Amino acid sequence: MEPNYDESKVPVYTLPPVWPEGMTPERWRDEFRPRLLRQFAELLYGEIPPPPEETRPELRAERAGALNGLAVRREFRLHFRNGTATAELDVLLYLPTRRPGRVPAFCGLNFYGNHSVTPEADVFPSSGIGPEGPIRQDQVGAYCHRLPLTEILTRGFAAATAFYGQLCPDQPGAVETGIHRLFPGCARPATALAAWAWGLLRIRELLARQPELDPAQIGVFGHSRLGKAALWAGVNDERFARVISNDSGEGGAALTRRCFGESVAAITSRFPHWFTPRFAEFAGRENELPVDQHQLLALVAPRPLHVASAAEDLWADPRGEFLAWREALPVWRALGIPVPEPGDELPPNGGIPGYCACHRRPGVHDLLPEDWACYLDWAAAFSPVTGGR
Ligand code: GTR
Repeated sequence: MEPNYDESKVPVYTLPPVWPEGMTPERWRDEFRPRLLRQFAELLYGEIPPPPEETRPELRAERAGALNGLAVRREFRLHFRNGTATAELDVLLYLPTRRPGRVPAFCGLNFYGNHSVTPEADVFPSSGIGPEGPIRQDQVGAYCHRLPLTEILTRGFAAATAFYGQLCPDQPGAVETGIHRLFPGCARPATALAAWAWGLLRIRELLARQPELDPAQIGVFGHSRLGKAALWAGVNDERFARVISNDSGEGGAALTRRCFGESVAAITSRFPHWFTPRFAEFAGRENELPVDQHQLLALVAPRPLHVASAAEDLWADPRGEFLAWREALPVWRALGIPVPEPGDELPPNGGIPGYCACHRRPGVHDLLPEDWACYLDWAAAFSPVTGGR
């Protein structure tokens, strides 16, 4: 079926609530929030498996004076063991050389290998399956724009990344060959998004143990399918201090019920391994889905959330991402955190800054230095507050 790009063909819909009538902060936290998490696990993402019995971090290389002196570079290999099964994840970490104290950090997965997001040719290259098949080891720095290390480090943040394909190959039918192998007794179906989110949780734990980092200031980010993974990780582990969704679109930050751009039918037929089979059942019956994505965004509360879109990325439904963000805001408000009261449209400059921020930059589907400029300003300005208790 042709994707709908016509605003006048968006069906009339009713969104399920983020803060039902009569809700209290206590009941939201203790009952409503866990129920929503369970529904999202069942209907979309699958449960994130538990931590393995053993995680052993091996420091494979450390280099002071990286990035022209701006950073200390560490390359870890996480060795996971559960029962007799093992798996590995290679994490590339840059710490700012100048540190006024314990510094904040961002972590996120990459699509094309650790070597693709750094200009430094002497990092350990990743290998495995990426979005278009096996990744190429000669692509050193080819995706540097998605992780502008100089800007991030100069602003005093650390950055950590790992190759998503090492956690779970992005191929239908191959999901059980990823980290899900470690958990044969665990709730099924196993999904790729749950495997990628699991990896983000393990990276957060590694970062929390670095003495140079502030464990209470570790944020998670992701672009596109990895933005979906970042959201799923961020709502499951509340120790992530902040959550960034960059162009995460369908099954990410965009409202499913709008049926604009990528549809349930399209995403679940091209990428059946990302979600549980339940999601596909709602193709053409989006209104009957018990959840919608504003509720997922609301699960980030009371922590800071940033949702970003690109104006030409109609496949990801930028307006649907803005509306999901706007419809999630009542939760922050109810938890006593001041957030904007946006109208029906984003302002002409495309952004609403604040503790819960939203921006839409011109251009196409990508994670760009100009997105990072917004994220860095936002992260520098807002630390998580503990609301709602
Ligand atoms: C597209 C997919 C989107 C988005 C994107 C990406 O093909 O339809 O949902 O996840 O891939 O990850 O780049």
